[in-house]
Amino acid sequence: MITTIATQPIAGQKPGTSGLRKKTPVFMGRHYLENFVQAIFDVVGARSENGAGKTFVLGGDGRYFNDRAAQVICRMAAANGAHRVIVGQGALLSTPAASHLIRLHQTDGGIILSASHNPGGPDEDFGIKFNMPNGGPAPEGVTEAMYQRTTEITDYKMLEAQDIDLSVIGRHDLGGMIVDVVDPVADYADLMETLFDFDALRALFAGGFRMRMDSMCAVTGPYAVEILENRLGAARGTVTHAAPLPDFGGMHPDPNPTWAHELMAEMMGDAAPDFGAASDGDGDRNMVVGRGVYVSPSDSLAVLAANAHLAPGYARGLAGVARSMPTSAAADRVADALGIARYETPTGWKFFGNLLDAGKVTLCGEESFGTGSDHVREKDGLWAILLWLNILAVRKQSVAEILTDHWATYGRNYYSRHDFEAIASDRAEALMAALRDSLASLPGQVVEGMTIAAADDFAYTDPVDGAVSLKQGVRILFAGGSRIVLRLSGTGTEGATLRVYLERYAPGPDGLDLDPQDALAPVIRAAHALARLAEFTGRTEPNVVT
Ligand code: VG1
Ligand code: CO
Repeated sequence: MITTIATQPIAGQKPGTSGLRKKTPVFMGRHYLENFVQAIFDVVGARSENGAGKTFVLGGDGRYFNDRAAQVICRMAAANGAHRVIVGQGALLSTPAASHLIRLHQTDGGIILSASHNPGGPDEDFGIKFNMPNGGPAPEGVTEAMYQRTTEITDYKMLEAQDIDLSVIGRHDLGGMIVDVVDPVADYADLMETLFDFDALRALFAGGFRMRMDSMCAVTGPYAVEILENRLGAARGTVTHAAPLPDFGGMHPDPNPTWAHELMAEMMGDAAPDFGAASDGDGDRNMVVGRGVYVSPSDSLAVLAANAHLAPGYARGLAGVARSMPTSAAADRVADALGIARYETPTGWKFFGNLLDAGKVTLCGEESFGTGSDHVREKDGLWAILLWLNILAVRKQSVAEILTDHWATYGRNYYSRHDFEAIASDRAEALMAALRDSLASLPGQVVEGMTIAAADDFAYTDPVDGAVSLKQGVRILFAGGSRIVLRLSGTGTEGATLRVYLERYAPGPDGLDLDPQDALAPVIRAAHALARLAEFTGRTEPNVVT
């Protein structure tokens, strides 16, 4: 039986950079999840115009409440008239695997349950995002419509039914709607086999190459074990923290040197393997580490762009490269050398979708450890790790050698991001407002011996559909290529997080092997002075440095 349940709007159900993210108890509150799911169905429709039920993909990163939320969403999909839901076994799907399934089965979209890198658990974070029929995150116009809907909702539809057994692969009936429980890994692993030279990778591991993959108790464990250990023959135990846990085993599945410190310690130690990698909660981001050398995500994108043609899936070359605005310009130098198009988008993967759909770019990346290509419409952690492995297998060099060679060719964009987390929201807003007010007066000023060439608040016009996104972050550009970017995070759930992005270009041949924090010291001091960081936030040091 389908019931219509009376409800009322709940304030603040506004999706951020990557869907709606809140504390888990908030999501578990009365009507909270249901209101938002109904808003999704009201906006995208569970039936098409001719009345036929639609098909959706559903899965999540396995965090606490993932399983319960999946049951609720199945019942609501059935009540709203959907034809079929394709769910990963155990309600698990990595974000890139969900994107792939949407495309593979040409569904009408998908719902992904994740708060990505935010910790999981009863008192931590939960999240939900909708992906479009192209497999990519809903664009701003759609998420805004969903938000609008949450402000006026008066009821939602629910099928009264028992839970379905999502632990068993196969077809189930839910009030007339089909629920197909599928292997979350197999199709994704098959896709990877079409892009990379698995024979060469098997030979690499058979030849004694050793790697460590830290899945941080989040969703990539089963994917990494199947691909790296089962299909490619990496030693058993190559993947650590491989079982997805509801609280991620207390880990903070953000693949950066701060949170993946276990991996970093191993890679910087005497017994370091050849290659190390980590991924985030929902599997769309990656950190890559060589023996004794950390690869900054901006450099990773540039190295992948310069070498992608070495993997079979990209042998024909790249159409173009896109990076988010705060990401360093290292990839631009590669694009220019290759004579291919390059694009600069606001933060968040949703801005890459149109460029990928239009065939304007093949690779995309963000400084926040996200890289991906046109094989799906999300960033993809394991994909990036496999592309690195494919490049290592062909070039037969170490990660350190490849980086050194890259900088010698293109120069080095020293880069770092300093995060100031859990600042009082009003102080963070005040800091940004003061900075925005000062923009017009900045050009020509000399700070730390560097002349400010330009300053603006980044605005983006989508080259495909013309959509305009304003206020995407303050940029301060210095003569000579150094740069400071400041923006507030759109994924946090506690106070505000101020992200300060710092960049300095060294053309070489000298000065390519400095410690990034040393190389950036004047830029860092300039950022603190220009944003009056201590005055507004009371902080003089960031709490996460990547
Ligand atoms: C952060 C990153 C951004 C990324 C987003 C979602 O957003 O900076 O580059 O796309 O997380 O990633 P923000 O607004 O907090 O800076 V995911 O994988 O962790 O959902
Ligand atoms: Co993620």
